[in-house]
Amino acid sequence: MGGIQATPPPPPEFDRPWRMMHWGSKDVIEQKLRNFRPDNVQFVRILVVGEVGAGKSSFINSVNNAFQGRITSGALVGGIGGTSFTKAYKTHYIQRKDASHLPFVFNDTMGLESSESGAHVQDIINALHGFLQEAYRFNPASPLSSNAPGYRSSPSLEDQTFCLVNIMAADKISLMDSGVFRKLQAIREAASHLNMPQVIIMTKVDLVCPLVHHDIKKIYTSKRIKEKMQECSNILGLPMNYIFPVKNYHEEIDTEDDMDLLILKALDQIMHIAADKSCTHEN
Ligand SMILES: Nc1nc2c(ncn2[C@@H]2O[C@H](COP(=O)(O)OP(=O)(O)OP(=O)(O)O)[C@@H](O)[C@H]2O)c(=O)[nH]1
Ligand SMILES: [Mg+2]
Repeated sequence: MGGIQATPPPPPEFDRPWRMMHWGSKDVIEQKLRNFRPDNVQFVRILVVGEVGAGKSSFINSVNNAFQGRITSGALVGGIGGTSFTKAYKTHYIQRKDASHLPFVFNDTMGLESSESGAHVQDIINALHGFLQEAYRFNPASPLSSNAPGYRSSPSLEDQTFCLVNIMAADKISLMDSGVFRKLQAIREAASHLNMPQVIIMTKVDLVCPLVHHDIKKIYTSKRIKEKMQECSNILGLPMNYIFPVKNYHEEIDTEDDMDLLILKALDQIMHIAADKSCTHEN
């Protein structure tokens, strides 16, 4: 009697989604992307960067899975912890059914780390400019110098990055080390200096929200996901409409339309942003 009444915890969900998703429209968005034609280039190049283990390679595979309708592993994925599993700069193409390629490509990079290990910031900046040749092996100790083999001194428009995709794992945002943060900031500043569009893909949403873990369609009603996106926004200083939460394929053996839709929708936004850029990009 007369004890302190605990206030019930606030509900974990908004009454209605704060961002509209037309679940069930995977085919429409897929077709739209398949019909996309960039103006001045054969391929729009998307550079994928982020902390070690954030899900960069998994994201590239997830995009490919969504188009192929099956689980693929073009980009090798590592375990959790340790140093970066991806060691080389590699372009990933997405095949059409006739074996030609879709007009966007992804460049995977070595993960960033707080210490001296991991990709060197200057090498990521080299990649933005298109200075890194295919298969360049990242060297944490020293970035590629302009007179070394493997350095492309006059990159074509197509060699250059059109959009920088920062991958941030939802479960690690609040734990981000200041060293990694400084590296991300330096890359972001270099990209801004080049007037390059930038977005954040927030991965591992299943690890921070049980609602979303059970039903990916709750992604935009989950308060936790919105909070995590706001943290991403604060860290990199990008507005919310440049942040896309996704769950990457990591344990599934078949593709799922709802996961695909979220991934393809993010790609569609990236293509809009990058295509605007391809019209204004200077050689
Ligand atoms: N639960 C969950 N796990 C994920 C997700 N995305 C990636 N993973 C797992 O996270 C681990 C690291 O994924 P990678 O794709 O290798 O990450 P990366 O950023 O390429 O890592 P490095 O190349 O080592 O820098 C793997 O065990 C993946 O299966 C996701 O959305 N949800
Ligand atoms: Mg990787």
